[in-house]
Formats: sequence, structure tokens, C-alpha cells
Amino acid sequence: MTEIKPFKEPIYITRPILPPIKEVTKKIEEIWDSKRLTNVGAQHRSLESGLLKYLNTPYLTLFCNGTLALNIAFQALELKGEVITTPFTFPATATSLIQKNITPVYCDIKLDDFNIKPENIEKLITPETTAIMPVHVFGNPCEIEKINEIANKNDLKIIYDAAHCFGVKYKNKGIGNFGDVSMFSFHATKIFHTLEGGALTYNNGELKETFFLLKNFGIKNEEFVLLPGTNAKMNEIQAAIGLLNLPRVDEEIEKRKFLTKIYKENLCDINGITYLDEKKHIRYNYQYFPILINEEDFGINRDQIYDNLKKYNIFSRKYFYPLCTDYKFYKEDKDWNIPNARKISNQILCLPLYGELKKPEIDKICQILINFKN
Ligand code: T4K
Repeated sequence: MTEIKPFKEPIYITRPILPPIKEVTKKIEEIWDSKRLTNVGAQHRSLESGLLKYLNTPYLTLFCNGTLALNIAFQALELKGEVITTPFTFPATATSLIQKNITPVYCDIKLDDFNIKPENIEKLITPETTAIMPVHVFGNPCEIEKINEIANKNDLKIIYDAAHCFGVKYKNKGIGNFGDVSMFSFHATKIFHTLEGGALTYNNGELKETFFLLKNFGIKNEEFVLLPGTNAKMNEIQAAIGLLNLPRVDEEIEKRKFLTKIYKENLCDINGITYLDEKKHIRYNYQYFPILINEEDFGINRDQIYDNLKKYNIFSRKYFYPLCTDYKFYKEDKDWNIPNARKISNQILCLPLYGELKKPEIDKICQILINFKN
């Protein structure tokens, strides 16, 4: 076995795309000159129309982050009682429900895409259920038709957590076209970002005004406050960064697609390591590159690999461990029927993936990983 030296600089799970600083300065000067810093100014309006085109959805509303966008979607759709969701996700999916006094009910996931398992949803529906909130985890589209059918049959709303999905298409349609509402995150760790930020996309134009009111304290005009809203507005600097990043997204996706291919070529024959196959009719965005480690076949487990990679200056992530069902703030230990989610959460490891990385770096990460094999 050849000895491999650690990377000189840390290799993180992701790095944001960054427009040239000169372009940023120019935009900031524009904002400074206008003295309009927030409350839906020119940058905000321009980004909204740019994103409508890019995401190809009938309606879109911007927010200061994805989590508050979710909160507002629940409020606007008047969700209450229970919402069926996945335990294999980032905390914000579940905690945004809890913040609105809605009980998350956890459904198991599928092994071929790590998304909610439609076959198990119906068993979890009770008279209290008002919606289904699936997550297109890692940018992999859920089983949209099946979920639609269940929701229609049971008169439930669908809110997709599409935080990872910027640029994803399903059957040639932007992923934000499905369900009642979809939420995109524009956090710095996402393919497209506005530093912090998010958006809701939807087909029902009547929601537009409600979303607008709810993100701006519920204020209709100087004399009327119509709804108990909050402050969830995207500011002008966030929107300006979005405008500079938007033309760079497709190139970033192409770079990540290439790097994903390199990962797969390196890891395809390694006993104990598997990754998801791509499905038909999907334009992926390569937001993450998750692999599964089977300890029995690989010789060491996911946690050992995670720790060992750090010694080489490689910072992988255990997205998503722990499962939402295992958060400490749940006082009662409910016995959720989620064997697949448990298995995936214990084996998953997301490897560094961002456009700035080069083939030799991916080859080296893989070689280091393969050398851990017992
Ligand atoms: N639903 C789902 C399914 C989500 O995944 C998320 C967020 C949400 C909802 C909520 O959306 P937002 O409210 O955030 O819009 C990160 C992000 O903070 C979070 O947005 C994201 N999901 C989650 C999957 O990843 P952490 O705790 O892993 O981030 P952090 O700070 O450890 O960053 C990871 C790595 O990225 C760093 O090691 C280095 C790099 N990085 C990070 C930042 C913030 C940079 O290079 N530059 C940066 O500015 O949560």
C-alpha cells in the first residue's frame, strides 16, 4: 500500500460558489446608491423573476431562509394536528413543524433513494393528519405520482421540502411544480445560494398575497395588519448575491456531475461501499455525494471512516445522523417503524463535492478511503 499524505488544506463537504468580488462590490455600490436595503427592493424583485424562469414554476416567493419559509407555508395552508414526514432529514424539516405546534409523524424511507416510502404513508394517516411533508433528500425526487394519489384520496396537502433540489427536474418539469408548495433553501451550502435564503414555489396564485403578508408582519398597509405574520424577508444584499450566482449554477452542476462520475469510477468495485444509481427522467443537481458503508463487507464502520478521513484533512458529513426520531427533546421514546431509515442513517457518509474540486483530489480522497479497507 502506497503511503498517502494528508491534504495541505482542509477539504470540506462543500464550498459555496462565489462570484468575483469586483462584481459583488459593483452590486453593493448600486444598493448603496439606492439606499434601499430591504423590504422587497429592486434586487429582490429582479431575483424573484430570474428564479421563476430558472425553476420554471408559476409562482415563487423569496424568504430570508428556508426554515422560516417552511413555517410560513404551514401557517398559510392552515396545517394543524399531524403531518407525515421522514425521519431521515435535516432538523429543520421536523422542528419547523414542532414550532407551529404540529406533530411530525415519521414514515420509513426507501432504500433506492432514501425518500419517504409511499406504501407506508397510508397506515400512518389518522383523523388528525392534515398533510404529508416528504423531503427530496440529497436532491433525489420522491415518488411524486404515488404521493399525489395518497394525498388526493385522503384530502391531504403536500409540502415538499426541496431544500436540496435547486435545478432538479422531474419528467422535464422543475421539481418545484409538484404538491401544494415546495421549499428551496438558498443557504451558503447549497448549489445556488443567497448567503442565507429560501423560496416557496406553488401553483395556486391565491397563496401569493398570504405569503407576502406573512413574511412582512402581516402588514397590508400603514393602517391594517391582516395576519399574525413574522419577519422573514430576504434583504437586498442576499438578493444581489443570488442574482450574481444564478448564471453560474449550471456550470457548477456540470462540474459536480463530472466529479460524481469520478467518485463512482473509483468506488464501483469496492466491496462494502455502495451509492445510489441514477434513475430515468430526472435531471440531477449533484448537491451531495452520499455513500453507504457496510461494516461487515468493508471491515470498518462509517464512524471510523469519518474519523480517519479527518486525519487526512477531509471533512465528510454524516447527513443525516441522528434521525429526527432520536432527538433528545422527544421525552417519550416512541417505537417508530423505520428500519430502513435506521440502517441508512447508520451507514451513510456524504463525501466532499463542489465544483472547485479537481479530478486528482477526488481520486486521492477515494484512494485514502479504499486504503482504510480491512
Ligand atoms: N430542510 C432540509 C432538508 C435541509 O437540509 C435544510 C438545510 C433545511 C430544510 C433548512 O434550510 P435553511 O433554513 O438552512 O435555508 C448545513 C446548512 O446550514 C443547512 O442549510 C443545510 N440544510 C444542511 C444540510 O447543511 P451544517 O450544520 O452541516 O453546516 P456547516 O456550517 O457545518 O457547513 C458545512 C460545511 O460547508 C462547512 O464545514 C464548510 C462549508 N461552508 C459552510 C458555510 C456555512 C462554507 O464553505 N462556507 C459557509 O459559509 O448545515
